[in-house]
Amino acid sequence: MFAHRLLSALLVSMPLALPLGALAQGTPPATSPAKASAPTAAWSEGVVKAIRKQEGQITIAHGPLVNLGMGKMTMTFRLGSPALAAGIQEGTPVRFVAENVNGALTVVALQAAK
Ligand SMILES: [Cu+2]
Repeated sequence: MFAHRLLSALLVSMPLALPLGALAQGTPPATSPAKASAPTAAWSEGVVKAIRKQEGQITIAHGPLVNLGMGKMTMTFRLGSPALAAGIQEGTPVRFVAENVNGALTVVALQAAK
């Protein structure tokens, strides 16, 4: 009952509340609903081209890195930890998270793609 009255009130008052510009162009786009979960890390895909654990480096032919604004390319990252590369070899298709850590593009999560 309350909801019905509220809706009626909104329907009555809305055209008056909208600026003329909005009426001419239609209703503004609804904002997308907030995600329920915590922000997820930006996983990217690629293929490992080289791993140099001693230097803490990994070269990946990667697809777009949305969080870094980077297109597809082959490049060398810092390896956040040698343990990340366990079970990963040259030629392994991977999913990974790359972040800018103190100015160095760093792989902070890495797993073999299924
Ligand atoms: Cu890149």
